[in-house]
Amino acid sequence: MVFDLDLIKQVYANMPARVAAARKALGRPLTLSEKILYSHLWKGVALADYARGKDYVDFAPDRVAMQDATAQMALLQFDTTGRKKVAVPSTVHCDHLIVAKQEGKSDLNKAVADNEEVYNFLSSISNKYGIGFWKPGAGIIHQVVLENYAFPGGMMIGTDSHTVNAGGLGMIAIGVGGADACDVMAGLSWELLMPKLIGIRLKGKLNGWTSPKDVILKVAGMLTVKGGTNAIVEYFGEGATSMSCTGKGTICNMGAEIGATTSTFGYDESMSRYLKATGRAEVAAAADAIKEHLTGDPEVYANPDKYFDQVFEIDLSTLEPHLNGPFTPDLATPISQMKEAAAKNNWPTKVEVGLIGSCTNSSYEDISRAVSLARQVAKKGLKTKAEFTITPGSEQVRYTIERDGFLETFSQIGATVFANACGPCIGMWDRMGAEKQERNTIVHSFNRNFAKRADGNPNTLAFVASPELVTALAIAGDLTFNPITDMLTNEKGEQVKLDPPVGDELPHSGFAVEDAGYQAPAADGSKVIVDVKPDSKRLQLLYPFTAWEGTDLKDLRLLIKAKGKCTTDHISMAGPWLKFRGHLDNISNNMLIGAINFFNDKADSVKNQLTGEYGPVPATQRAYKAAGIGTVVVGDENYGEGSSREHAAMEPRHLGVRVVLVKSFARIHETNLKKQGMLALTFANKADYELVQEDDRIEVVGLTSFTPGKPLQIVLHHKDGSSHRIEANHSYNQQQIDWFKAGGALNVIRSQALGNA
Ligand code: MIC
Ligand code: SF4
Repeated sequence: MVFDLDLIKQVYANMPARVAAARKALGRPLTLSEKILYSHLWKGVALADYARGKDYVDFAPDRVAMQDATAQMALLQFDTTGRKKVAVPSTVHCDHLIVAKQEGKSDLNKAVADNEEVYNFLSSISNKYGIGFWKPGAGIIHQVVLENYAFPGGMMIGTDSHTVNAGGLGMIAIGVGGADACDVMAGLSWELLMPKLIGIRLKGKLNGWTSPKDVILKVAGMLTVKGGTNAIVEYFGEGATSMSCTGKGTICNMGAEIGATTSTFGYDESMSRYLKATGRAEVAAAADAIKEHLTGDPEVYANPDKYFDQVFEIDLSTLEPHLNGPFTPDLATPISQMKEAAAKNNWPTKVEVGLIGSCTNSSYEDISRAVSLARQVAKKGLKTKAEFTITPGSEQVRYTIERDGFLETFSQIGATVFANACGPCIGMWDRMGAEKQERNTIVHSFNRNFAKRADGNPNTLAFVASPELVTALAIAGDLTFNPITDMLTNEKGEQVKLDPPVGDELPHSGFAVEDAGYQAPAADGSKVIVDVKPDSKRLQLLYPFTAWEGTDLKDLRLLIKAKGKCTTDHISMAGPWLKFRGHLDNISNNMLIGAINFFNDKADSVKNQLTGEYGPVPATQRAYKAAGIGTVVVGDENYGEGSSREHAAMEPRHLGVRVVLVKSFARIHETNLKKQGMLALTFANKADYELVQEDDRIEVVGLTSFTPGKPLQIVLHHKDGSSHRIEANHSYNQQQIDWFKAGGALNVIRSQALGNA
């Protein structure tokens, strides 16, 4: 079945004229990113050349995807807009709430029982508003989107930062908070800061042990977790076209880890093959008919320096397999240097568990390459030293790899196959013994490795690698094993070497699946009742946030000055907290519990300025709220890095934090804060971070003349009577200032909906 073919044909029918108009407006050849962006302008045909990194532009995305952990809040917001049906094709995917413990089937059954209320809510609200619903077990959002919905040249948004995965099929796919998704579903435009463009030329060809994952691990090492902020990364060159479509998906997927707005590749044969293999020959034919518009202009790729803001080159022929980590995805170590790095940093070298799969690296090709190593275990008389797990990305992949005997081979090396869901990648891993908090090493092919992310243990060191390297390291049980040069001792005491992995890009006998897990919405959803029980612990209807009081903010207190890395996992932890994603008050009890307090180096321990006592962050904030006192959160660089979860913005909003003042923000989080009516500010002078003291009373000056481009003033009144007046920058445009004034974007949409009624 091809979903929304008419929509795709419409996009393609418009594209040639829109690309031509953009070429004229810009007066030069175009990158692929520009072709897609300019053919999705809200206003239609391009008339202007928007300044990259400066102008906010309104777009009209073709579709929206949501996963269950973020869809709850997105749809609770949509439910308040007064719309009858979503304005663009949208889907919900149940993948984040399934705990990996024993194995796929029983874990899935347990999740279905435990999350019944939430699944019923999502299924009925999807039915009501015309949203496609993918049941628990169907697979992880990004794989399901790649297999069914992504199309070259399209533009989509999704309430998950790894929505960018669809760039593997030549899309501009962008992760957003639920409030952004809500706008688009409500038929409004979607605003984005015109991204800068990073071009990466891939030279040569992958070979041996190196895989597409190593490209992005290398890029993460080069650009760091901030390097892609407000930029689209466009890959091109012979190395790009010689790689599989799912391999491209892996590279785009992990582009979220460098903060990139998204990543993409031009349409090529590999994409056509993938579309055909996934039952979408019609889409491939339609794309073929306009293929020159689905890739960058030849002049651009011939002279990239002229057209991109930054250009890099990676030679795939000499690229080494990498291991990135621990605790941050940009700490890249080529495998040949791991012995040294591990010794120097005192990383435990015994690998306890190897985990493959997740929304990235769970393609047929990935699994077939990993299985080629698993087969060598018996053949070479080896024994797998570490535990080994697989999370297939979709039921279609799982069914097909079972049919082709891969799961059988994995089970021979003692592997556990978890449900087709996020599982260990998002802390939904009931790992035996994790509560003992022992220092240990795991390797996985997922994309994130922040502290506590996988098993909740702050002392688990997680390293990210390709599925084939993870498999090899699990067999060896040793982080420093370099399969290119090192031998293993088998059960008979002989020295053996692993052959490099080999695999199939696509299944020879095609993909197969019995029940993909899709539920189409009712043709007329108007009678569907969406049930949210008033005493529910997991779902809570939203109330409108209050509007700005119309004055400068005075007498605010410092809630926390966060030190160092403060990702969305630190601000609103996942794992056990995922169950409260539909209940704002309950999930607020995790607010900032992972952030490190600058003044005592502790997590979840801040000074309550009303009592002088130290206590947990959420409880302290609730005390300020009860006293009617607003607060400020101060943070370091790239604050809010990681997830798209808007809970990280809604919780502080709900509990009465007024300002988040940091050295720099991650893109999605900054937008989420603005959407919820918060003040997201940055230190004009980063060193002023040092001036903020624990007992400060804080003032924000300039709000009555809050204007785009004009900094605000912050006055820090210190306990000793002295004070500092510092400047705070902001990136609010007029519309975003209106959100702030109204108390949040939703208040603005709601008043428009009521006005229209
Ligand atoms: C993640 O990978 O961190 C998640 C869980 O998929 C998140 C979404 C979420 O927090 O629900 C993301 O990346 O946006
Ligand atoms: Fe799920 Fe992990 Fe992918 Fe996020 S990164 S969508 S948690 S598998």
